[in-house]
Amino acid sequence: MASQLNTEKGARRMDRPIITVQQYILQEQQHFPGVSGEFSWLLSGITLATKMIQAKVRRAGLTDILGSDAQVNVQGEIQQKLDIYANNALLHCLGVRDSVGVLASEENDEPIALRTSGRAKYAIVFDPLDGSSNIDVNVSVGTIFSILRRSEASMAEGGDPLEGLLQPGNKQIAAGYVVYGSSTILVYTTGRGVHGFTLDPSIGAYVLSHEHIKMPSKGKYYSINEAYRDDFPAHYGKYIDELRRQKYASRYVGSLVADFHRTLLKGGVFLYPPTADHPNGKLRLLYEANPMAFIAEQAGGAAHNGTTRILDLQPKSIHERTPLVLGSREEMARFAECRPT
Ligand code: AHM
Ligand code: MG
Repeated sequence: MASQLNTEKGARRMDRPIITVQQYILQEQQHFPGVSGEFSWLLSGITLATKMIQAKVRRAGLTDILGSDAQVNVQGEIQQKLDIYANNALLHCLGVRDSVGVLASEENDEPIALRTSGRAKYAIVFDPLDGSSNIDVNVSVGTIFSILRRSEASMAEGGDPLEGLLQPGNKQIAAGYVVYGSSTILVYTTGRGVHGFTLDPSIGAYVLSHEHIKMPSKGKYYSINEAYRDDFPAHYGKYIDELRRQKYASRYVGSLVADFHRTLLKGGVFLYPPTADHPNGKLRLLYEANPMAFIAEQAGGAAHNGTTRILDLQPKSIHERTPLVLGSREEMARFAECRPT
């Protein structure tokens, strides 16, 4: 009987029509008058680049792509060969899209102005390979992106193409990430919920697997690099003690994409506080904190820098860092109670 039920369930699953991310975006576009296909074309640049990146990641031990490249990026971090490959893949796949005017990457000191035409409405900021220190040891890494609408002034004849790029996260028109983990999954939001698409390697397409993701209102895990605990401002220690008293368990991968993805699906809280080495936090506002904060809020969670909602922070520079605390509604409420007033 049980096996008959299983077979029926399996058959139903197979009967379900697959919906690719491209189809889903085309459907969603109907809710954004005037975007006429350009947004799906832009997103297809991201899906193509991330498929190229995942293909390299999957074969990493077999080709000469592991290890560092002996170059140092603008953050003073050693670039891995895969960092460079991932960056080039995104720059190439997005750079040929007419609707993209500006690209800014963790791996490039300065934003790249591509074109000024009025059709080049979008700027995209991204971390091409987040958690790259984990590559050599086969731990999940990922890509994070945020899509912004460019200002009218930046698209005007003779205007500064980079004008208006430093927008608060509440102006993002879309954001997402891809985790190259036990499977490859793309998660994104355009402000109409959060949706996940798993790459089906047999057809080479991202297929809808997690529609309308909602973060549980409370989880079981806290996620923080506790080795730096002595450096954290006192209220972070107090908060962790409180979570431990409540018998929370700890999970920390050291790749934001992986730690965030678990927090999104299972609930709980992720923290990267200020430390002695990184007094303003380690994570970057524009292409790490903002996209994750947008997704967290859309899924019913929250994101904070310790004093302000992440999405309300006005960035001052492209590679600016911020402390980051994000997670489920209940854990974020407890954190607010621990914060000094
Ligand atoms: P990266 O973008 O250079 O890979 O660095 C960011 C990573 C995040 O993915 C992760 O949350 C954090 O650094 C881990 O830092 P630490 O090793 O200090 O815990
Ligand atoms: Mg990163």
